[in-house]
Amino acid sequence: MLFNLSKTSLNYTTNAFGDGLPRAIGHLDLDYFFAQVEEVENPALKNSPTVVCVYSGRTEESGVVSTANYRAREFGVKSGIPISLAKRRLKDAEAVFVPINQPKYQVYSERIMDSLRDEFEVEQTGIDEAFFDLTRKTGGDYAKAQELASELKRRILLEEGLTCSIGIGPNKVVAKMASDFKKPDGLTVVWPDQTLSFLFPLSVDKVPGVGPKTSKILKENGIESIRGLAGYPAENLERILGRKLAIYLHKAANGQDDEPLATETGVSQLSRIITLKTDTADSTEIFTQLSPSIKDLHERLTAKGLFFRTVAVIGIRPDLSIHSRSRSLETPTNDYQVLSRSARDLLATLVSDLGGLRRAGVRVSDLVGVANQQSLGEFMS
Ligand code: DCP
Ligand code: CA
Ligand code: CA
Repeated sequence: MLFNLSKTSLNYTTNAFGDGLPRAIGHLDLDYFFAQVEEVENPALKNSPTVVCVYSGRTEESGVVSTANYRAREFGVKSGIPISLAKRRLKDAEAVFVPINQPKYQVYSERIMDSLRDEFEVEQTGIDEAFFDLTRKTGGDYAKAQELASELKRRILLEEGLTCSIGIGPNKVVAKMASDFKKPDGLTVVWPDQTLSFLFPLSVDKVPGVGPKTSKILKENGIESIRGLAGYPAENLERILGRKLAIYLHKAANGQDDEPLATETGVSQLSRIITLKTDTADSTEIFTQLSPSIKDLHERLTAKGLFFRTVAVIGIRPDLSIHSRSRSLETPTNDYQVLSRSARDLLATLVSDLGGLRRAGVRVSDLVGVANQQSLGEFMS
């Protein structure tokens, strides 16, 4: 026997804190992300099939589709297909084609990920997706986890105008498959004791890491569903896929995955970004508009018992290019005046270097916990 699977431990894999709680892991994925941001900035697009395009520039139509809204997907338009093919499929549909604008999507992504990090331990796995750990906040209570996830979805919709899909499960693999289960605007909670009944009917293609190549091999061996994969003799699986992949897939199909979240060692930074009322190069005016966010940031910091050593301001110009200026202090502090004055001075420098801004933000980093006396002491000495 290759794997020593302890089936009894399946439902209550305890978490990394060793406090015996069943883990509750969330996976969040923003829906048709780039196209949805385009809709937020131009709501008329919601009524049309909308395609975000990566033009290669060779001819007017050469390039590929980055993503498309769900209306366009009804016509078979999806990430990766040639723009020319998308145009043919949408010939009679009065579709809109917009060029990709990565810096713009990045700003939305950073705001959402930062606010997620304010609340949870987070492993960001892409521009529009992240794992987050609900275990501590819920004590492993999945009903509570479901509530927190609903709240999170509501907040992202309210603050950013974006829908997302969230999955919750006992580990990363199950959480990821759960977020993919219902899209767009989905929330799928897989209670630990439902893990196998959730997984078994799904196609092996749904297991993260199973691409076209692995899928083909599995199917050639008669393995179509996760149930089939879970029951396939481990020795045979290793022979057809190699040891590493076989072990991973066998465990995943049985709902097992001990991978911890690769979190950024606790909270490493906090930030706030605002859109200015009008584009302006008046740094006093920008500072005035940013001040409530600086207060808010300081409250967050204090609530978490954190000291900062580095302050930065972020400026986004009308052409959406992103710039920043930062200053590091000799010793960490949580002093509001230091934060506020540093932000004011840095803004003045940034604006005199760059001119007018569309958005402005403030960030504190090199954070040190008060509870973490040792590292605070290190800084102080
Ligand atoms: N993306 C891209 N090219 C690809 C795949 C993705 O440019 N081949 C970009 C555009 C997407 C973003 O990455 O908006 C996130 O990718 P997802 O795979 O999460 O796809 P979407 O968010 O677009 O759609 P879904 O609603 O299915 O998550
Ligand atoms: Ca997505
Ligand atoms: Ca994604």
